[in-house]
Amino acid sequence: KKLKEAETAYTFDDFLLVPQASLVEPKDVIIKSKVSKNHEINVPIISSAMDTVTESEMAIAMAQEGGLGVIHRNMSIKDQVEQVKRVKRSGDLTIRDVITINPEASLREAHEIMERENISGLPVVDNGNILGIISRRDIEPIINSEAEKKVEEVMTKEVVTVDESVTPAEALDIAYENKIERLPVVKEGKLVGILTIKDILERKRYPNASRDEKGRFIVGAATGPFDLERAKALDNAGADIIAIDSAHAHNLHLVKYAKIMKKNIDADLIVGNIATAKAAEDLIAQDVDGIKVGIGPGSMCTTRIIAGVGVPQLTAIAEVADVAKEYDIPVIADGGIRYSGDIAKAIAVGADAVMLGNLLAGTYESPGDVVIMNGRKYKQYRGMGSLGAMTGGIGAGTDRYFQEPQSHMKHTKIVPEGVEGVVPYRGTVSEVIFQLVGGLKASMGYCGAKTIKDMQRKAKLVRITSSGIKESHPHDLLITNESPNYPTM
Ligand code: RVP
Repeated sequence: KKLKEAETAYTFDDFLLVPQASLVEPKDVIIKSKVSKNHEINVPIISSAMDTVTESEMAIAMAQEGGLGVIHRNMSIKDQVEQVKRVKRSGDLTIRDVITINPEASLREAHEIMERENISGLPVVDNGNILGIISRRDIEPIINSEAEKKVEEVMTKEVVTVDESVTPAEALDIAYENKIERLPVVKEGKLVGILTIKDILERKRYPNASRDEKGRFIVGAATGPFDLERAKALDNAGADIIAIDSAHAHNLHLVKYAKIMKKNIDADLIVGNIATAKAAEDLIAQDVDGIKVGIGPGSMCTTRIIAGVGVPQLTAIAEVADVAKEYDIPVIADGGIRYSGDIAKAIAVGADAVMLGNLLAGTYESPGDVVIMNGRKYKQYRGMGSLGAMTGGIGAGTDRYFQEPQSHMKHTKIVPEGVEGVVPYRGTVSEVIFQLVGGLKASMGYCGAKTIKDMQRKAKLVRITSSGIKESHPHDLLITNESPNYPTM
């Protein structure tokens, strides 16, 4: 009876999107989408909270491209907080921890600071008030003869400052008019930071970037199901999104605790992973800001084999999205995405964004070095439930799988649900995202969908057979020139 009642569940390869009459050109498609209640990003792609995928470098690159990175948690709270801060700092137009000097200080001291910190100018500040600015150019000609002279005797006294509310364009104009490279930023007369032309121009390179209301990059960070201390610390550090990271977020202890987490942080709370409509309902009842779907689809995941548990990903996404749509809660499809076409299918059945491990683990910006095997380049990629991740770092993988959280555990006491391996080196995040976005936009053109919401509403799918899958891939030829969006490993 149980078997007769069982439903069939499907994944990406079981369906194709049907081409439809369309007036939409891929170049006009808008793929802006919500990843949580309060955060919308321009590219609906998120990098996985895994120790071979997302640290600050990846999160910065993802935000620059218009996506989002979720910093993994296989490190101390202190280290993870530092990673979050690094992302927030790097996207901030105003450098906030400005190194300043006192007017009474000597030129020698000023020079030493400039050398040590590798900077070419220091605001001269007394009691928060900016009195002048001193640069290498002022000091270097006289450093040997007049090292003990006071900074205030040599500094430039007429300083052009800008108010905190200045826009990048205004700042640029002011800097050009006055022929200066750096502008001290003041708030109610006190120095709060410094703006440099270099940073303003740099910003123009990333018009799509994911930014908060202050112009800094948006960043996510993972916490354990019951790790409130970590969640609070990440929240204080400025994380915009905190993701409770678990292999089974329909564990009812976790569900209950999610509410406590939510009450204690300002950031949006995303919870996952789940794979059923009931789980979605139970989580939404706890007032979460986003839901992550995926039990077992991950490329390095063995949960479906070791525990025999999971739901093929396309069905899981559709089931969860159907519930979440009623409450307007964003759904992230996490795991199993191999090609841009899979992203399009995930969105077609209701996902608002996708999370990628494998496809981003091979980029320059993921943690770890490139390894060369048989003349080809690879990067390491491992499951957070693999032996390596559960015994390495702080062993954070263990509570993800409801096992004892100790990094010194003997391997024999761990039941892994993931494997360790390598993936082909794929160049920079920017190159990978360009291909994925291009594929998604092409798909939306075929389906006649101008926006993500359109795609969710309009897309039609056909069920295909294994012969259909065979026909879909290149066949009956030897590939001589690999495409960047169709690696053959
Ligand atoms: P993929 O993109 O298919 O490589 O899947 C990445 C996802 O797999 C992650 O975002 C996470 O949800 C899941 N994961 C991470 N570790 C493990 C594991 O060890 N089983 N699974």
